[in-house]
Amino acid sequence: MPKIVLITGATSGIGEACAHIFAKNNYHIIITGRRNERLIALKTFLEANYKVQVMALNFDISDNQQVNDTLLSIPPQWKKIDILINNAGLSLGLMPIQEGITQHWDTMIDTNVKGLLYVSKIVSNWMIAHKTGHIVNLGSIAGKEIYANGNVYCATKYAVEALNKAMRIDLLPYRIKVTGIHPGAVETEFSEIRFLGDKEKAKKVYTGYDALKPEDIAETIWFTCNTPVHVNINDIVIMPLAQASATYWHKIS
Ligand code: NDP
Ligand code: 8X3
Repeated sequence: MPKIVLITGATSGIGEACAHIFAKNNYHIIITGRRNERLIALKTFLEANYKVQVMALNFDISDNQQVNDTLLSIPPQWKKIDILINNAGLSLGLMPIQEGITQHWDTMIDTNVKGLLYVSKIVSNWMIAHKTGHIVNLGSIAGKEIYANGNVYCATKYAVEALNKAMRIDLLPYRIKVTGIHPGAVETEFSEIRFLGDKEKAKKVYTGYDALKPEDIAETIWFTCNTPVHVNINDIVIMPLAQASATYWHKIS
């Protein structure tokens, strides 16, 4: 039986790149996201090109009821998940705390922190039952350093950093691996969403240097999932060469 990976937020960016690399390596894949047409298109592509089985689950990760109803109803053979990639996440807005929009704060916290928890609770129990598993959490350089106006997004990624450590402790007796991946700038739809659809503003974030590509992160995740059984990679910070920290850049022009 091929191994199974569950990737949250596979409709674009890093999650989508992960789906390709795991499918290419014969994993059966569970992909999730809110944009169903993208899920269906990805499922069709992966099944046709890599001859693997793909289950597309269309739900909002920030809604505990939807997470429970969807995940708990998948067929038993799909519950033997070897790898969970907690990737779904977003940033909304980039403004000082006194001007922050509370609805944006709620969405970031509900998605990046609570959504990750809802999925992890269910899947970690399946992993415990099967006595094996690996959870990969997408943190960020924003979970290692605070930058101006990053406030609540940074707080959610500091929370992911804390949960990454907490999961490693709580799941230690069950031999479940837990890895945190903390990228700097990756060129995805991330900035377009952060800037509420302003494509020009988003494009500038990735101009004047070579940003990371989603595939760079997917390859790094693939590497962490292929260490010997006694090895766990706790944490990786991965940056574009032109970005030394959350705030130090070397851009041309
Ligand atoms: P994208 O915007 O390209 O992808 C985000 C994914 O998350 C989409 O598939 C989206 O699916 C999903 N998602 C967002 N909200 C929800 C929700 N409520 N329910 C279900 N799925 C949701 O961004 P990235 O690929 O860049 O981001 C992936 C992860 O990497 C995030 O956690 C992000 O914080 C992190 N990260 C990104 C960096 C970057 O520079 N790009 C750097 C460091 C970390 P849909 O909209 O279909 O629901
Ligand atoms: C996304 C990278 O630097 O915009 O997590 O916060 S950053």
